[in-house]
Amino acid sequence: MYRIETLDEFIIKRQKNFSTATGELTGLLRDIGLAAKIVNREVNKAGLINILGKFDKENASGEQVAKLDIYANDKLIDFLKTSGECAGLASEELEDFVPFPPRNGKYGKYVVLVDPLDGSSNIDVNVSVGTIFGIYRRIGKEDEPASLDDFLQKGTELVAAGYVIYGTSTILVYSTGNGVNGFTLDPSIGEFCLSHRDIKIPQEGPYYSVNQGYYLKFDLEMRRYIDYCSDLNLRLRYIGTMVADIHRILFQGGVFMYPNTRKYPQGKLRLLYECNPLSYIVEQSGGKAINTRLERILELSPEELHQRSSVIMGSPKMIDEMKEFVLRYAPDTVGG
Ligand code: P6P
Repeated sequence: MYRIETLDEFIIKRQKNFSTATGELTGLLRDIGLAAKIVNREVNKAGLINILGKFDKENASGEQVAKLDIYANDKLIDFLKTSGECAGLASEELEDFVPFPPRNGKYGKYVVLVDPLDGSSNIDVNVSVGTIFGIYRRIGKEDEPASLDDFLQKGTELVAAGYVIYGTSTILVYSTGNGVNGFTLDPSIGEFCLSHRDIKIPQEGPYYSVNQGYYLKFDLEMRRYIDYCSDLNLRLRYIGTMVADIHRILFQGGVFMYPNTRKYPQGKLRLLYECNPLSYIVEQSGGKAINTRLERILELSPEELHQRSSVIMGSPKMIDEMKEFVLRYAPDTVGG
């Protein structure tokens, strides 16, 4: 008889394996899991109550905000503000980061960056959406409040990252730097249960994921690589929710691309709370994540919270092939 292992049990068991672990990160991961359960409850019934639709306001990236975005953002703040382990939160939905007050005179050791509801444009049509999170140990003094420098850290400094996908089932996938594990929410007991142990991305796969509608706006080398994927009869799958497109590739192999375009010369996706956490997960599962200049995403130096980046991530063999196209058609590429 298989005994389920809940997320909480797994996190605590893993903490015991690391003598340096003091429990703060454990508590933080559990708080994120709790917030995800609350968000899941609302995502699953959004159609039944008046929480669908959009506010007539824009977020820090100039995108119209769906009501559920704000709900998810507020829930994450509520849970993390009282966790005692988190000194502040930065979010796609907020222009600036939110510093949290100290507890018992001490500020938390960590800061969290989130995209509270990735793919929110899909909410009203019942297509999968997600939550993305990244956790850094603060570089500021523990007796001082969080500062912007605590958030503007390279992806290589992440101590944990992950995502929740609200789809046909709700799955939380995370890593603390020792592999990737997935937990499926069992609504009958309200617990995330270990369902995907030690996820390893396939070396290559049958999918490529890109918004083909922008094909003519991509640089030549990206168009040539997309042509190559099509010539290989790879299957195009693109949902418009990065979490869902990456989730497929993590399990079945493939490559996800959001190259730079004339509208987004630096790329559309945000480095700190979309590209970095998902690149961390992809690399921890054995994959690769670079930008169209062939630079490793996790090594990019952030200059501001909502900084954008082009991104290509997925199966290692396919990323290496894509690099060959860039070097052949764009020889002056930085990371080549
Ligand atoms: P486009 C969702 O808004 C998002 O930030 C990612 O989740 C997704 O991959 C991308 O934007 C979709 O953008 O331009 O293809 O609609």
